[in-house]
Amino acid sequence: MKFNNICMVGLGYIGLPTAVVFALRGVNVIGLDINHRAVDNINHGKTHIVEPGLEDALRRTVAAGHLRATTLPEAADAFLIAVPTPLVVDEHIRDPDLTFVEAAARLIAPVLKKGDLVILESTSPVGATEQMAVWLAEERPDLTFPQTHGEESDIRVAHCPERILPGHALRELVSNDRIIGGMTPLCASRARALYKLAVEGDCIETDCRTAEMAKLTENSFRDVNIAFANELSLICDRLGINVWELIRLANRHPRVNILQPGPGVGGHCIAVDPWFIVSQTPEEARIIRAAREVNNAKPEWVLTKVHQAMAEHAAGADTPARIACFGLTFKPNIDDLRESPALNIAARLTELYPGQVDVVEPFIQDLPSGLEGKTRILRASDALSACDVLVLLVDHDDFKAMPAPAGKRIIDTRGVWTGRPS
Ligand code: SAJ
Repeated sequence: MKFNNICMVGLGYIGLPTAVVFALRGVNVIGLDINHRAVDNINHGKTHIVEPGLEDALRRTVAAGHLRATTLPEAADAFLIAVPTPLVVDEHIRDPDLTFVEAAARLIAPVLKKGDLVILESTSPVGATEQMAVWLAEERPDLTFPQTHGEESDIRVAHCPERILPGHALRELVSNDRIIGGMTPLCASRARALYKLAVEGDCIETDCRTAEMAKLTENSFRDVNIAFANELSLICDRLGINVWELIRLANRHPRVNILQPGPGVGGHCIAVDPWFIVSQTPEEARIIRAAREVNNAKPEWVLTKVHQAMAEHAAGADTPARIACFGLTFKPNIDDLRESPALNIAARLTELYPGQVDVVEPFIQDLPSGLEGKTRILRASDALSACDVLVLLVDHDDFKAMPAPAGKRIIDTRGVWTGRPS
């Protein structure tokens, strides 16, 4: 059966590039979002998110009539849901919040018709796709769903987690392999047929619970491995060993591939998704929880290193030291500040040392609201002459291209200046 048109529900960091990629292949895409301004912008070919190449591609697909956005649900042959699945955080518990998935399911339910396919793309705890199907069924008792009618159901339901790297969305959406988790084998093969319209990577069919767990596993794998590198950085600091050299040497072993330490783990995925596993299986997920704790503790450790440097400076100087934070974004060469440990460290420093902190961030023109009025953005050369304590937080190429600053106290969380081979 052909897909005459598809509906992308949620036009954010994942949904908008996905909508564009399908539309670029000539599929008729309706983008559905509750944000009127975003919808308006998209219909004028303007993006509200920063992603290389996206605005240009969006403009072309809108002009060609293959993509249009709306705030009201319309009939389509397939619905792809990419809405946030945040964590509810209190002192002891971090649980996934499926409110947005539920709202999206109830929003599209009235326009569903026999033969439609509904795919959950949002990163989700195990069981979320089945739960989504229950919400759909509650709204549409006139239709049948896989949980009650298996392969005979009117509506097909699947989970297909997104796995793109922000900054490379358009390329990775097409080239990455996709895991297609159907509630039944027919659900999976129908979903596979849809993704094959745009995806050049392999589309591998499985069940929806395995697909949900696969996505959580990928990000937890990375988190655990970053935690290992971060733990090594603490151990090496205590033992007087250069951790960057150590990792370079250990990685010469053919079966060792240690990741890089940093000031902590940022972004909306790797610092969040492992908690979905811990929340469902707290007794068993011991390493995954420990990794989260190690990575979450890293910014505090960086702050103690800055305090030490400030105290050492104060012991030998008449004037208070100035601090320069190099980088605010959550990873290099992008302008994305989401859950950035660098931003968090810079903000804490401006509170602890008011009036003494400058920031160098080549990817940001205006200070984010938390830093407004508390610091200023300087060029690297000005910060180098104005500041005594340099805190390297992001490994932007611009910083890597600089010679290692001399005669300053340096806290280099990324090994950009102090980790180079001698
Ligand atoms: N980081 C380190 N050391 C490293 C690698 C990363 O400290 O050696 C830090 C980064 O600086 C950053 C954080 O980890 O703060 C996360 O960055 P990332 O580049 O590892 O990943 P994200 O969050 O941009 O995207 C991840 C990707 N998942 C994996 O690589 C397994 C991406 O493929 C997923 O689609 C995305 O999460 C997502 O949406 O879940």
